[in-house]
Amino acid sequence: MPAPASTLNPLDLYGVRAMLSEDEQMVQDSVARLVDAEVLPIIRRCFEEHRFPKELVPQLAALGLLGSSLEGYGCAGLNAVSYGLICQELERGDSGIRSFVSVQSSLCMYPIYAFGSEAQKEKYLPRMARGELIGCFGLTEPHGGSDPSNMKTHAKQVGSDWVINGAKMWITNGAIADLAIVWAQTADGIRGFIVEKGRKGFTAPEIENKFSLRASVTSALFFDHVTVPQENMLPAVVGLKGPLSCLTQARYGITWGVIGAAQACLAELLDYTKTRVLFGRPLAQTQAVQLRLADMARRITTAQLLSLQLGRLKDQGAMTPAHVSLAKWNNCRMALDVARDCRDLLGGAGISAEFSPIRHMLNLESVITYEGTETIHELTIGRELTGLSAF
Ligand code: TGC
Ligand code: FAD
Repeated sequence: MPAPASTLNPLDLYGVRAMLSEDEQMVQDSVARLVDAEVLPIIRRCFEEHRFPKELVPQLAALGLLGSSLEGYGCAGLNAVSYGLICQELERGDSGIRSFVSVQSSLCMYPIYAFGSEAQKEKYLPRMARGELIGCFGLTEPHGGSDPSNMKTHAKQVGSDWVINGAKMWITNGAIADLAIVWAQTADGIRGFIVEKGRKGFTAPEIENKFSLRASVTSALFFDHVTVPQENMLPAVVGLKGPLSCLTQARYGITWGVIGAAQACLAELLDYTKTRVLFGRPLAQTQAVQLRLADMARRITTAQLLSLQLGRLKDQGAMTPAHVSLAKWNNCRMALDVARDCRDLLGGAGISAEFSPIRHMLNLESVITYEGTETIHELTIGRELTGLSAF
């Protein structure tokens, strides 16, 4: 018996799109067009070649996607929901492209904007918004990223300069960055420094042979008596809350981004299961398969509603780090599970680069690890519920 025609969008069952303002819809549409025209045609090859498509940076900049939430300094001043939609559409293309924008916007431009001097803002932000300067963010160290309070990189004041020694690991954009926001232990506590490329003693070798985020640059950073002038220190923050508040901005964007990756996987799978005929019927008309498709759609819908509410809270100034932890944990887990299940339902074809789920799945293994592992976010919620820190 034929089923009644559905009026629901399988990628937006609760009509999140209709809850967006006209401006937010326009932002989403313009990024979607960029991804369709410029990212999707090349991304598979970039992933295979282990290459970040740096040629896209001017186009990302021209659309106002770099530092999009910041006001002034050549930035677009968009609201939080718009930033989320930007991340969602970019990650529908590839987590590596969204990573680039997250790092540039939330981890490099944001700390200069929030903690920098007026001279630093004027010097760096307009050029970063135009994509003329690329940034990276050095917090994680080789001995353990989950506990950044155990920071060994240190900066010592010598006259009017600072001398930095230490190492950072797993740094997105490192080898292509013109400047690094580097967090280092000082006599007063943890402080941020702007370290420009080319400083004597500063090297940023790329980490080769990754199985994940292959269309993104990941590097180590080494500091061997690197001297930076006083004017390169971020004056307005001391302590771990500096880098952690940057992470809150970036984690927020990730909660939206991973929805895009999951939607891309489900869209491809829905097409595939309609035409793949096994045991005399399309896979899509098989009960056990429908259960799995329904479960994916349920999980994507839940994640969408979580991120939309998070964005509205952020725009009202009511979002807390614990809100972000819950959504980062839930949405990354959702996307990774959806990508893996899509990979499985594609059968052997699921391991081919012809289909995107395996690429998204491999990328999401990084996304569930970086910006606080799943365990770190679970423990953050545990602490919120009990008032007791189990870190
Ligand atoms: P604690 O020592 O209690 O707190 C230190 C100070 O920071 C404040 N704070 C926050 N502020 C803003 N946002 C947050 N999320 C904050 N969390 C804490 C806190 O209020 C305190 O302030 P004050 O004034 O009292 O000094 O630290 P904690 O116990 O809260 O933190 C422990 C823990 C484990 C949650 C934290 O260390 C943590 O989040 N660890 C995970 C580290 C991490 O996520 N690293 C990510 C590195 S960057 C990255 O992965 C980029 S990938 C980019 C890409 O490619 O997209
Ligand atoms: P560890 O901290 O050593 O953790 C290992 C395991 O132990 C994890 O499973 C963790 O969940 C678990 N664990 C830790 N503590 C506990 C506990 N208390 N109880 C139970 N289990 C626990 N960092 C930057 O600073 N800048 C970047 O741009 C950046 N980009 C990245 C890009 C990629 C592709 C990747 C993979 C990482 C990137 N990172 C970056 C680093 C990332 O933030 C760290 O990998 C992450 O924070 C985890 O740190 P770690 O890898 O040292 O793992």
